[in-house]
Amino acid sequence: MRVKSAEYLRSVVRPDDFLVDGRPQVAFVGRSNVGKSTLLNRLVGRNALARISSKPGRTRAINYFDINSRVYFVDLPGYGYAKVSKKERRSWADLMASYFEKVAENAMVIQLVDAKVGATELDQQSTEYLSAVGFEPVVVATKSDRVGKGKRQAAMSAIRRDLGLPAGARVIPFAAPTGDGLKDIWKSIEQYLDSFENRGSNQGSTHA
Ligand SMILES: Nc1nc2c(ncn2[C@@H]2O[C@H](COP(=O)(O)OP(=O)(O)OP(=O)(O)O)[C@@H](O)[C@H]2O)c(=O)[nH]1
Ligand SMILES: [Mg+2]
Repeated sequence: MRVKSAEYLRSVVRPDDFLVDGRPQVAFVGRSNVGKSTLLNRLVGRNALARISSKPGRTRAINYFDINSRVYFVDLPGYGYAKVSKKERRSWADLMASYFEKVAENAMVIQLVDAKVGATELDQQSTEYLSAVGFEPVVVATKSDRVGKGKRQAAMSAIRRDLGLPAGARVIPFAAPTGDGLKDIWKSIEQYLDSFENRGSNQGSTHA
């Protein structure tokens, strides 16, 4: 998909403000500082669309972006940031639960895991949670430029194993500095969009 327009829409902290209008969404999930905003920016070829920070925990709200008036990219607030109070953590969990409940089958989830750190316990819990609410995430291993080429394959396998992904599932390595992995990530987004957009017509054809 060629990105012709990418536009920041809104920043949301309450479920009442969620954007649910039948358009498909691609949600970026992952630990704070894992590289969600960076990946989003690289996918659309805009360096500063989603804010990037060296200070983890900066993205506290759900940020919506309109891509080509065809799909929303959704930058979700990261988890696992240590300097967060219990209360904040709970409100984060509530917000996430509401998001996934409301968006339901209108979203695909891209779960980001740090290639060098590997899948943490919170990452595992996150995959489990997503699966429990009906999402099978596409997993992207970020910062793969920090893992030596010879060790990359093993790092991907370890993430697949630790997240308990099915044997055939792919973990896509991504490196922001070179753009490695972008093509494959776009491919899975396109696949989702195609199946999403063909849903209605397929359903209709069974009645024809
Ligand atoms: N070397 C390397 N650095 C990266 C890569 N992706 C992100 N970073 C860096 O990691 C830091 C965090 O990136 P962000 O995109 O802000 O992470 P985030 O997941 O959006 O973080 P929060 O919004 O705090 O949840 C920044 O300093 C990025 O430049 C990558 O592929 N390679
Ligand atoms: Mg961010």
